[in-house]
Order: sequence, then structure tokens, then C-alpha cells
Amino acid sequence: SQEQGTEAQTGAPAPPPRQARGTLGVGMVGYAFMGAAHSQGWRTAGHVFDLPVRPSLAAICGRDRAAVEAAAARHGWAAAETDWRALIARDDVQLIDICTPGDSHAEIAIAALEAGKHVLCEKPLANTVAEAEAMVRAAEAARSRGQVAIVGFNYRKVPAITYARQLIAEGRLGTLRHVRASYLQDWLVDPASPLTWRLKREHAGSGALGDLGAHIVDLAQYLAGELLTGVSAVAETFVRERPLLAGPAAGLSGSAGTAELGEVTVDDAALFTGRLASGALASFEATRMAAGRKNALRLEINGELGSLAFDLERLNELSFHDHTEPAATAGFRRILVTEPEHPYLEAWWPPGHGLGYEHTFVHQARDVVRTIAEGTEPRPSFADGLQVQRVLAAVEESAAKNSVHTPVPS
Ligand code: SOE
Repeated sequence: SQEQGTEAQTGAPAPPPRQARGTLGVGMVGYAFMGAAHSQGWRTAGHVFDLPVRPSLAAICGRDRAAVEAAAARHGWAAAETDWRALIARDDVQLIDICTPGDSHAEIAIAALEAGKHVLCEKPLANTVAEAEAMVRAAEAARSRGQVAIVGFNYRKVPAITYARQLIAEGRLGTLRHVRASYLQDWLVDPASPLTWRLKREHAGSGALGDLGAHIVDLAQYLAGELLTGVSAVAETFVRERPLLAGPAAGLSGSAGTAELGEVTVDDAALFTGRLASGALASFEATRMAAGRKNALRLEINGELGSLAFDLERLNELSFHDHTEPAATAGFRRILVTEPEHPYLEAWWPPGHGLGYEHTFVHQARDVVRTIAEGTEPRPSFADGLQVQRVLAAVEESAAKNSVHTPVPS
């Protein structure tokens, strides 16, 4: 394996990361959308939560010198690098945060772990199962040296989601029967929307499936506390060619396109059903072609004793139906998840003064810092990321085999 190769070269595993007293030096690769979101997390976590060590924004890395220096100034990073290997080599960096497209996750994460750094890696963990397996091997070797490797499934850190997990784990829904999950966006509805990296298999691995489906697969399994045992899927690429990018991409749908078209090599939408280990049935829908739906991640879980429902566009709320109450007065009621008793909320605003999307990254940073400082089990781990990758691969395999679908006679 790669990690053995490196140990063979150096003769010994890398030493544990050096850490300046009271701080955790972060080095981040990537500075676009996710880089900006993670920067918020690292900047804010130590100011809101009482942390054993404070994250320090040591250095940010990107290929374009002028652009990465501008990003460093905007987002509050002390230094800028143009080579991720130089970032990893810095003495003031103990954690590498990977916010690049999936095609570079494995190489950077494995090099960082072998160099003795902790790693936080954006989802999906990798572009292929083989890459994710190599990352897990590197993470396991690093774990025995006290390092931490975490995958950025940030929506686990929405207080309402963490709280829903607690309610389900306490048995408030009883035996689970259904998990219904959808993640709908609409930034690809326009066929003139250009061919950004998220539309190329060699960069992104897959389309809506890996980008959005990875989140709902992770959340469904996290909430249910059990794993999918199999899937049956359909997937579609509705717009097969799009204009090439005219300049650097800006935002999700990019800047203007040229007159020249290029091939879209990933799915626009993926739908699949599955079975959880307990026998509960699950359904999933991931698309970037649902006109009017901006960031609509919705989950509903039905059990023998009740149901929970969540909508990311109303992320301070959880809907709860307690089926043990008298039928005449039972029904879904809204829990405003903004009380100090709710997860993460003790450090934020008074009840009712809600949180937003960016706070998931603050909570993620808080949890990463605590995991490192307190020596607890990393979660979600690279192994969790690999398991989601295996589900995504099974979905692609099923979608490719149209033969498994029973034809409807005309
Ligand atoms: C784009 O679809 C995107 O930014 C995803 O890449 C993120 O993972 C998701 O959280 C929001 O939408």
C-alpha cells in the first residue's frame, strides 16, 4: 500500500504532529465555495465555543498565486501557498483541510496523513471506492499514531439533525419502517449553464449522486443508526452537452460559457431505493434539475411509535409526530431547535434566534478540534466516507443495469 511504501522509504512512521501550545494550525487546500464555508468555520469556532485548543488559520493553498493571496486576505488566512505539498510541509500546520474537487482528495489526504497531519476532507470522500479504500488504510495507520481523519458530512452538524439522531437513538420512533430522503437543487436547469468541474466525471466522480446523494445517504444511515444493505437505482443526464467555461468558474453554475459545447459526463439526477439492515425501506432522490428547489434537503423517518421530518430550507425546525398520543390530538408538531438544551445551541443565541447553513461548518470545526484534543473516535470517519462511497458505486452499478427494472407493458 502507499502508506507502507512511505514507511519503507523513510524507515519509520511519521512523528505525531507538532502543535503550538493552545492552537491547532490549519492548512486548507481550495478556496472557492467550500473553502469559503470552511474558513468561516475555522474562524468562528474558537470564538463561540470553549475549545481545548483554538484553530489558527495558518495557510491556504491554491494554484493561482494572485487568487489564493486574495482569498487569504478575504477569509483571514495568515499565509498563502501555491503547492499543497509545501502546505503539508509547513511546521505551523497540524491539520490539512481538503476543499478541492474529488479527483485530488486521495493524493492530498494520504500525503498529509503520512506526513503526520490530521485531515478533514470534503465529501464525497473520493471519486472511486479504490481511492477511498486507500484513504482508509492511510487513516488507520495514522490513527495508531494519534492522528485524526474526518470526512466533511457537515449536515450531521445541523442542531435539528443531531437532535433527531438523539431522539431516534432513545427509541422515540420505535422500530423504523421508512426513511425518505431527497436533496433537490436547480442550478443546472438552464441548458446554457456551463460545463464546470462538477459536471465532469474525471473531476467529480459522479454528478448529483456524489454531490447531493452522498449527503442524504450519510444522513439516512446516521439518523437510522444502521446501514443500507442494497439498492435499486435509475439515473439520468438530461442535458448531455453544455457550453465550455469562458473564464474562471464563479459560484455553482459558473460564469459565462463559450459557443463551443463539451460533453457532460455525470448524472443530472439519481433516484434509488434501498433496504436498511433492520428491514426498513429507504428512498432517495438527488437532482440539480428541480426548478425552484434551491437547497431542499428533506428527510422523513417513520417508525412504529412516531415520525420525524426535516427540511434544510427550514433548518431550525424539526417536525415530530408522537403516535403514542391519543389520535384525536396527535399530529405533527414543530419543535423549534434553538433551546440551550439542543445540540450546539448552548453557545449561540437566545431561543428563537436561529442558525444557518454556515453554522454547520462552525460545528464541524468545533467537533474536529475536540476529537483531536480529547482523543475521541473520529466521526464521521474515513471508514464512514468509504461506506457511503460503496453505496454510491452500488447505485451507479444498479442504474447502469437497466435490465433489473421490470418493464411496464404498453
Ligand atoms: C452543490 O450542489 C453543493 O455545494 C454541494 O457540493 C454541497 O455539498 C452541498 O452542501 C450544497 O450544494
